Order: sequence, then structure tokens, then C-alpha cells
Amino acid sequence: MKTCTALAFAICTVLSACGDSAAQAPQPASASELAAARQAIAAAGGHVSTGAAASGVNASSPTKCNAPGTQFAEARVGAVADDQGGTWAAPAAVHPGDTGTDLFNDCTGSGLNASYAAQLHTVVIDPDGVDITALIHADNYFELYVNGTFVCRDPIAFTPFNSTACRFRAKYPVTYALRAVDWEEHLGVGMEYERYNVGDGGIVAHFSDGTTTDESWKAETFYVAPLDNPTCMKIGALGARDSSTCSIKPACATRARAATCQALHFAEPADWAAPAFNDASWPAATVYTRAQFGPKEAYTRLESEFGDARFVWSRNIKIDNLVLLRKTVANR
Ligand SMILES: [Ca+2]
Ligand SMILES: [Ca+2]
Ligand SMILES: [Ca+2]
Repeated sequence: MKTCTALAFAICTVLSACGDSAAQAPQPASASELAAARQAIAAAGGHVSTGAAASGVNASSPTKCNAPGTQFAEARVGAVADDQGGTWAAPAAVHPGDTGTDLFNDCTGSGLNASYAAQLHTVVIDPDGVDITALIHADNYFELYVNGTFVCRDPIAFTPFNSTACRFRAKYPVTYALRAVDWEEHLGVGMEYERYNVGDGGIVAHFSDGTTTDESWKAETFYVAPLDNPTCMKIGALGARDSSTCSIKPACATRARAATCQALHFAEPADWAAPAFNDASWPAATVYTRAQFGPKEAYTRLESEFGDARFVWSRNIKIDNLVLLRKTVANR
């Protein structure tokens, strides 16, 4: 049942925002409020693109799986232009470095890898540090940096879902930094499958020094899509981004209208993973329930090894598609 009043019908028709949730939706903002919102986003470094990339290239990820019948989607990266002539990788550029050791990989591996511990090699960051092993499961892609140095990346950037182990030697205080991407098929508009589904993200990580993902981490979003209008993004006093009030089912999220979908892009600071980077303005990571995250076999088969690590992301697990997460541990 549409909830538009006669008076508001014309506005509702234009915005296509009169679904079941429209009763709770705020009144359309005035032109001056929208202009102020756009100005705040631009001042915070936000850039707007519209529509999907025309093409993409493989994201250093498999082009097929060994096992027939696996739900495979190739991870590709496209380029979209913003309204000021800038170009952005969508959903994200991928670090060219080494992949970690498979914990679970039923695409290019043989499923559960019971002998992963014997296959680990150590990335030496600080020669006088301690050896720490990370177990990571991401929906869909991660890169791990420790004390500002790249350690490993996810070998499968899209699907099927997998999990990965990486070992490194680092000295306390240790700054953990995860770069996480909810991958997409329709590059630049944050959607997947023929039905233009708005996919979701999430990541869970356990480190052998007892550090786990939880609300004590910081998490900031750098690519938000799909959006009917980027002015739904709220910018905090210190510049933190909050898309939690943006629709997770925008009207543009259909095959017919996807070309009108917009995206917000923010540049990743070159030193974002470094210990000295100031993440004071970043929001705390949001913890998601098991039901919200929906862990797959790549996690559930290893659940006891992940211990009490929590499923985390930024404040919008649906449309925040590139999320950087950090935590510094003083000592263990
Ligand atoms: Ca993956
Ligand atoms: Ca998404
Ligand atoms: Ca996903």
C-alpha cells in the first residue's frame, strides 16, 4: 500500500520513495538543506559518480574454480569517473602482494585445509618481534597490514567464500589494519547478480596474540553505493562518515534504473595503515550478529579457531563497500 498523501504524491513519484518504509522516511529536504549536505560531503573529500563502469579487468583473483558447481563469480575491477573528472577504481584496486595460506578454499583449493599451519611462512616486519598468526574470513575480500606493512591478501576477492591464514613477526605496540571490500558485479554501483542485488559485506579476524575483531576497532567507509542521492550521507563534526540512514534498497537498484545509481568515493590516505596515522575521527567498528552476517562454511567449519572474534564492518553493512579497519594493541 502506497503511503503518499495527495499533496506529497508528485514528490514521492519523482523520488520513487513511497514504499512500505516511506511512512518512517523523513520529509524531503529543502533545496538549501540538500545543497548544504552536498557541500559537507565535498568538504569531507567525497566525490560522486553516476552509473556503472563500462568494463572491468580481473582483480588478481581466479577466473574459474576447479570444482564444477561451485558458486563462482569473477572479481573484476572497473573505473568510474566522478563529476569533477576524477577516476576511481570500483569496487577497489587490489594490492599486488602475496595471498595468504588457505584455511578453507573450495575454488582453487580442496575445501578445508587441515594442514594450513605447516604451510605458513612468516612475513618479517620487525626482526625482533613476535610471531603472530591471523585467521581471516571476509565477505568478500581483505588485505592485512601490520605496523604499516602489507602482510597478505585474500586469494579470492569475490565468491566462493573462503578463509585465509597469514603469519608475521611484529613488535609491540602492534597496529593491525584490515582493508575490506564487499565485492560487486555491476562495477561502480554496488550491486551483484542479474537481479541487481545490493550485496553485503563483513569481516571476522582472530590473531594468535588474542586480538580479535570487535567494537574496539575503528572502521571508516571509503566507497558507498548504490545511492539514489548521496546527500543521505551524514558527515560528523570530525569528518566521520555515516551512511546508516541511507536506504539499503534505493529506488535505482534495478536493472532498468541502475544507470542512475550514484556512488560516493573517498580517497584512502596513503598512510592509513601506519601506526602514526590518526584515526581519532573514525567511527568505532559496528558489530553484527551471526544472523546479520550469515557466515558461510569457510567460517563455520573453523568456528572454534576464530574464538570470540566478532563480525564487524562500518555502520552500513549493505552499501558501505570499501571499509578500512584499525586497532593498535599496546602489548600482550
Ligand atoms: Ca574472499
Ligand atoms: Ca554492498
Ligand atoms: Ca558481499
